[in-house]
Amino acid sequence: MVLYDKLLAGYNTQLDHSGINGKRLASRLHELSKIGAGENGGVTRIGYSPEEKHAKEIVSKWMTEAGLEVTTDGAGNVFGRLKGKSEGPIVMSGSHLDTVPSGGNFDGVLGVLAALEVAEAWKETGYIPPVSYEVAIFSDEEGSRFNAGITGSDAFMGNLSNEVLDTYIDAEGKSFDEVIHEYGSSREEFLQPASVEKDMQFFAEVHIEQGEVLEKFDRPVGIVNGIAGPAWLEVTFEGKAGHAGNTPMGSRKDPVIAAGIFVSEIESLPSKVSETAVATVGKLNVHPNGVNVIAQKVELIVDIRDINERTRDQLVELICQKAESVAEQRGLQAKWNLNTKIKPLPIKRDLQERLADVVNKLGITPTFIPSGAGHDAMILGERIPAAMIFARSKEGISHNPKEWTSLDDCVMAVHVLKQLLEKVMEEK
Ligand code: HGY
Ligand code: MN
Ligand code: MN
Repeated sequence: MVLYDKLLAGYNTQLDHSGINGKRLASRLHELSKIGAGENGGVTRIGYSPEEKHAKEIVSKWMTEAGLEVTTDGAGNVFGRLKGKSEGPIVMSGSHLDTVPSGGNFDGVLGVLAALEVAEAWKETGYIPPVSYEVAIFSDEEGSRFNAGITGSDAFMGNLSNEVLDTYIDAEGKSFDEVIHEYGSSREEFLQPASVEKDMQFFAEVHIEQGEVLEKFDRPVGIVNGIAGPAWLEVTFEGKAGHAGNTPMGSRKDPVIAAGIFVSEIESLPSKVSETAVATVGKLNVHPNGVNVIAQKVELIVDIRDINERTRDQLVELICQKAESVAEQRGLQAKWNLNTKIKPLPIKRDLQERLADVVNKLGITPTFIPSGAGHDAMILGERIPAAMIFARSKEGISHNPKEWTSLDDCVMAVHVLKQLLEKVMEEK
């Protein structure tokens, strides 16, 4: 069964009101699910890839058809502007269309389409927002292209420098300049932060929860009270390459063994700093990766997070010490580099309260949830008031083809976003 039919099966059409249209949302989720679709049902739209660009082009077309004025900045971020009554500071909502390799159909996409659905609803009901409203698509949120950062929104906020871009190399060995040139932009344009031309008062992001709290409490939407900041630590264990058959066990300096000890021993470290800290090794490369070769080196990346910056950084320190002690114990070299370090974002109390108000009025008990996942909202939120709305994830599955959010829950999240934006603009 195609995504569209799956979404509409059992959809509660009572949720279609105030201009919001579940069928339109479902058909757009379905359209985008086809871009970068793989055999196993997952989608792959790596940042700055033709697939990400294609998805942006399709949403840009929908934006234009909805009467929005579409612009793109040097980082490939896309903005659809709905003119408001006055020229005051604008409000914005959006997310990303890129995915992890073989990802799901809702991560990021729901946030972009929810923001667009609000514009469609306002158009249908003849509501003209008090200030201009922009729907945003940020590039390379997953950081899968360069294994670093939340690229598009970092560029939008002017957080990236030449020094950082010089370190960006993608999986095919392409430099940042080659990638951004192929994409149709340049380093100079990329480094022009579009946020400086926008006087913004508020940013909101709808996103799937990617966790199980809402499912546990049987609620369709939740309120994010804090966003954990990821730090990505590249670790390399350098040993001595050799012949798998002729090298006695006792005279080896095998980096695969060292990496194995390291990965198993860091599992116990997060609980030493806090209850919410986590550490994950999801990417590990063996060189030269031959079945009958004792490896020369192993490169891996540890994804380290917490909602509190101090404990997150304590955990980084513990993991670096672990790399050093394992290398010493195994008689080989270890080196490490922190290539990404994003500040956790506490969501302002008054914005959480406004969101709770909206959720209450919709007859839903407010559920406050910290986000372990990073989001574009945390980058904008460092300097612009930002809030996040979670939509329930089935079994908390995400970054996976089985990622699922019901159309009821998607549409409910759109209602919350619409009423929050109206509240923020009207209570200015
Ligand atoms: O990795 C993350 O937390 C997000 O999915 N980019
Ligand atoms: Mn996301
Ligand atoms: Mn993601």
